[in-house]
Amino acid sequence: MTRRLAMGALAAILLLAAATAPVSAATVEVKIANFTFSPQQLTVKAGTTVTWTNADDIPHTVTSTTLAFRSKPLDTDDKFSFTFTTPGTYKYFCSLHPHMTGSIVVEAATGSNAPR
Ligand SMILES: [Cu+2]
Repeated sequence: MTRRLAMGALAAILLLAAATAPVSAATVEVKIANFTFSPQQLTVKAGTTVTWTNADDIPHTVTSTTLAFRSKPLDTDDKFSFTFTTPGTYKYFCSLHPHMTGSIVVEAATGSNAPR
């Protein structure tokens, strides 16, 4: 069936695009669940606001290793937002559970997706 084959190829292309394209939306969500930041690693354009939401029923924090940003302890469904304006790699962790780590890679907003 050629139609089924085409659908499979399309799905593969979409998956590939989702996995490799930097997120260019103005706001991106990171979920905190089961002691894990998800996605654990995120690539965004400069100017993007990242919002963390705690989906666990115990508190977590979002703490930059360089203290570029630092949340208060987040209770269930609490949110913390930070706008990344400077390109670079920002590692962070939960100060209550330091084995919880994540990173945000900020790219210069000069690519083809950059707002004009
Ligand atoms: Cu935690």
